[in-house]
Amino acid sequence: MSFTTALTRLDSTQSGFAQTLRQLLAFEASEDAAIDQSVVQILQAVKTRGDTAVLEYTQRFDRLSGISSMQALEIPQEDLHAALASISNERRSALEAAAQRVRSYHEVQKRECGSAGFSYTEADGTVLGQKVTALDRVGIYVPGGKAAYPSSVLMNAIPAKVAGVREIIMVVPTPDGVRNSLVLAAAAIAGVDRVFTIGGAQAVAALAYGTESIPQVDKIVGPGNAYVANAKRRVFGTVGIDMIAGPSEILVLCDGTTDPDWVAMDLFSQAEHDELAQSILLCPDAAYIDAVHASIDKLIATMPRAEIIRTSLKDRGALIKVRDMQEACDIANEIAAEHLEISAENPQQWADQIRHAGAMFLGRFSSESLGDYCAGPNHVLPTSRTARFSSPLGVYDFQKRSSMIQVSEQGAQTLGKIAAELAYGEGLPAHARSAELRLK
Ligand code: HSO
Ligand code: ZN
Repeated sequence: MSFTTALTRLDSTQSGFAQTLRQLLAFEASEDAAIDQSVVQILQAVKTRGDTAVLEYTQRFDRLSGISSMQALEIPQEDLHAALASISNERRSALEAAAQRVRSYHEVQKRECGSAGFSYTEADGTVLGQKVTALDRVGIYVPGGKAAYPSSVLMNAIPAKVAGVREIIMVVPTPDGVRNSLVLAAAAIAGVDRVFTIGGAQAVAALAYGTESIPQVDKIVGPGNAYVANAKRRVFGTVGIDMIAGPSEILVLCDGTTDPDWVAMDLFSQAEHDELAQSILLCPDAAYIDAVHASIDKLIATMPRAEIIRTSLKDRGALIKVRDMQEACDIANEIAAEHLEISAENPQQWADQIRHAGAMFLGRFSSESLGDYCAGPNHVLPTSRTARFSSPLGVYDFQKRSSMIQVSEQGAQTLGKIAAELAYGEGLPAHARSAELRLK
């Protein structure tokens, strides 16, 4: 059989497979020295000159020379509601339905993930515990241009809102003054408090340090280009950040019983995001893999974003024949994909074997695209194998914990002796005396 779409075909039994897989997965976020240098400059300028610097960069980078004051860079709430009123009823209902489902999911997450804190009392009356509080103010970065996703506004703002964040500040660049009504409508639905039309490293700096017009936030979330990612890394510590997102990924693990057109389109769905996106199929059935490749050949020409898909599949995609589904699970754990579809007869059986994946989609009706928009769970997920150690964006990212210690008079006797002993051992006598003063 011959296929027209360029795509890496691998077999797990071939020699050097593990090495080839590693190379396929390798993704180095380019460390560009020029970007680095310019970000350092921008951060410094905004830190020292505030609004003036933000305005200058925005005029220059977003070609907003007509704008001469920071006030003009804030979109008032009325405009957000006007944007909501301006979109079609169908779009509005879809956005609202998605928002409602995302909200419900995160409300359950809040309840189930220990948001109430805990405390317990020891025999001598000492009380120990943990208190959970929401962040006061959060900044949401929304990219402009081709990656401006209203769905991402919902996914970032709603868990913050559910967590109890008091104020949500959104920044979104508007090159040449072009505003995206769907993005603004999503901000209205999600309950974003203030929106500024600024972007790039200057927006990250403004949120991290605060300026005369832009309030300083406690954490910055949301994806952005290389300048934004670099700036987020640099302001981490002054503020919290969510993660540095890489290109989208989908891994389909299929037993060979799903319509091959469905699987082909699921692979396209992430490939169409970006030339660097990664779509991989693992399947034990060689004839089925051929059928998926044939579906890809047939369907790719019908896709408006065919060129992006073609490049992504050629450079980073793969169709991989495995020995059996068990081996597919082992390889899936190695890949630790952002999205894992288990398109198989008995998906739970295989899901039980998966330890590393940003989100798992079980069964052939769970297309990844439903998760991107409206299933309910968050679509901000760990990429580039970081699912080995990190989690989807969630309510817990907008909360923090404080330890609570209330020692009883009796407890101070027992603890005081232990603490004093250790404090003398560390050569810290004030610590020791502080504990001893409370001994009877
Ligand atoms: N799949 C993307 C999210 C997204 N998809 C937004 C469509 N719109 C995250 O990997
Ligand atoms: Zn997507």
